[in-house]
Amino acid sequence: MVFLWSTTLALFSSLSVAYSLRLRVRAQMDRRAASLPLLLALLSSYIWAGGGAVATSPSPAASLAPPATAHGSTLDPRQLTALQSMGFPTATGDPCAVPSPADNATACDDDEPFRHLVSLRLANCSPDLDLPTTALHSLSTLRSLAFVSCPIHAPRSFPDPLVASLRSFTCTASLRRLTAVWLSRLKNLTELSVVGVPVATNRPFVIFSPMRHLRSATVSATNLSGKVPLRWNSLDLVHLNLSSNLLKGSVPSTISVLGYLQTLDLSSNGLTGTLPNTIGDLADLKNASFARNSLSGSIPDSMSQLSALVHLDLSSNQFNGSIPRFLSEMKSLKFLNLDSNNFQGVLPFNASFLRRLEVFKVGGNSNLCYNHTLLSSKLKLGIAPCDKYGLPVSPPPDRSTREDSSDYSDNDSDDENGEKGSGNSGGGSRHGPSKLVLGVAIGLSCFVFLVIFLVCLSKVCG
Ligand SMILES: *[C@@H]1O[C@H](CO)[C@@H](O)[C@H](O)[C@H]1NC(C)=O
Ligand SMILES: *[C@@H]1O[C@H](CO)[C@@H](O)[C@H](O)[C@H]1NC(C)=O
Ligand SMILES: *[C@@H]1O[C@H](CO)[C@@H](O)[C@H](O)[C@H]1NC(C)=O
Ligand SMILES: *[C@@H]1O[C@H](CO)[C@@H](O)[C@H](O)[C@H]1NC(C)=O
Ligand SMILES: *[C@@H]1O[C@H](CO)[C@@H](O)[C@H](O)[C@H]1NC(C)=O
Ligand SMILES: *[C@@H]1O[C@H](CO)[C@@H](O)[C@H](O)[C@H]1NC(C)=O
Ligand SMILES: *[C@@H]1O[C@H](CO)[C@@H](O)[C@H](O)[C@H]1NC(C)=O
Ligand SMILES: *[C@@H]1O[C@H](CO)[C@@H](O)[C@H](O)[C@H]1NC(C)=O
Ligand SMILES: CC(=O)N[C@H]1CO[C@H](CO)[C@@H](O)[C@@H]1O
Repeated sequence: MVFLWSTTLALFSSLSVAYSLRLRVRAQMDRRAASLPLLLALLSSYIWAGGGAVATSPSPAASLAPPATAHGSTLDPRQLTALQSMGFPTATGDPCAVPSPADNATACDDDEPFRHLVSLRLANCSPDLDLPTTALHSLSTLRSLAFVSCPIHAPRSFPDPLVASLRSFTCTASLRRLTAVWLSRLKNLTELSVVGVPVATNRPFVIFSPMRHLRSATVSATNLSGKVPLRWNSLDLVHLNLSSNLLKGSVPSTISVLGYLQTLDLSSNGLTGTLPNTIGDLADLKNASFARNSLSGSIPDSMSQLSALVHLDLSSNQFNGSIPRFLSEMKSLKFLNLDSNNFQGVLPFNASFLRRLEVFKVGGNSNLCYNHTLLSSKLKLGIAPCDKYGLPVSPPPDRSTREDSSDYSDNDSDDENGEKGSGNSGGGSRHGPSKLVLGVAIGLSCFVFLVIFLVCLSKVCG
């Protein structure tokens, strides 16, 4: 009789183990199944991007160009010659007639009898392409000039008439090496973008000071060293992006003279010190990133005046003090990253504010905690719950909470793509139940084996 009992129990326990294993396998299969469409999407986007890259290189676009008929006027022969001397393929047609919806390799004015280039973009050019001075001279009608993936030698300087004419200059992974003085000659620019080219200087001020009409300035991933300029002559600046450089020193309080600033990206530099209180004067600021520096101190109170702010990234610094409640009263805020700092105290946000945000990150602040009566642990905030004194609960549970959430975000690519912070709760519960079932199954089987063992023992002893 007892034997019958124990076999039934053993059978039951192995069934439950099998069931829980099946659940786990299914969860993995689900993951794989989910990753298959993702893989396909990635593959197709890769192919699509490849096609795009081919289409944007000047050669095919120009060679596909039908002969100019609509306008009756073609490109100034001097400019045509200049393009040819720069290796720009023009053999099969008029560069002005290229209908370039996506690519814009060239754009021309409507002058008679000859049209002139106003915009030129050289992409993926051959490394031994030469830019003859005479050719550049005859291109002095250009208002916009862009080099994209053209690792050629920069011309010694642009001819004066071209400098006077240029309003927009873009250099992305091109021209090998530039100097501050070389760039500073382009005085009339309203738009400057230099990305992924070393710019030799330790005084960024030199680049910008002669440019009085700048509205957008990006000098990013250029190994720019020195300090953020103290003085600005381009007071109309709307976008300033000096990210991914080697800038040192502090964020100067004089930054507030740039009263029209909407974008300020100083991320990935070596900035130190505190954020100036004058930051609150930048009334139009929408997008501010100070991420990945060594900034410290607290978030200035004046920031509460930044009512247009959409995107605030203070991650990976040493900011400390408590997180101000006013952040949750900023009506436009959609992206808030406070990750990896030294913030302390109780997180002053409620669930309805966190739901409103598209991205919220606050992990990696070991002295910060959340009030578990206001916020669910399912939010996976990456910080510990508070004890009744408003301090993070004692170390052991704290560590397990941290590990849990960092596991999740590290291995979930959705989160990297900027998925909603609170959307995590859905993901959390996705593999929550199967873990629970597994736990119960294991517990149950252990209990059953214990019973069998005890029964056997009692039989043997008896
Ligand atoms: C092409 O030019 C149009 C109008 O000037 C502009 O809106 C568009 O962004 C440009 N496209 C590219 C890829 O530069
Ligand atoms: C800037 O453009 C104006 C005309 O808009 C021209 O008179 C002036 O010479 C240019 N400045 C430089 C430095 O080339
Ligand atoms: C900046 O400097 C680093 C280290 O010297 C180098 O690896 C990197 O390629 C440089 N970046 C640019 C854009 O030249
Ligand atoms: C700044 O420039 C970098 C490099 O082009 C870019 O990745 C980043 O998105 C820019 N920042 C802003 C705020 O646009
Ligand atoms: C803000 O800048 C980041 C890059 O730093 C960019 O990804 C984001 O789209 C920008 N947001 C707005 C609202 O401009
Ligand atoms: C925050 O950091 C600043 C600068 O490092 C320091 O002077 C201050 O004492 C810190 N405050 C707190 C509350 O830790
Ligand atoms: C959440 O916080 C915001 C801002 O502090 C506040 O306006 C709102 O009333 C709060 N909502 C709830 C449900 O407490
Ligand atoms: C958490 O919130 C509850 C309800 O608002 C409040 O009574 C309690 O004091 C808070 N706890 C901490 C540590 O702030
Ligand atoms: C829990 C878990 O799956 N962690 C993995 C997250 O991803 C890293 C790198 O891909 C792995 O090393 C971890 O084991």
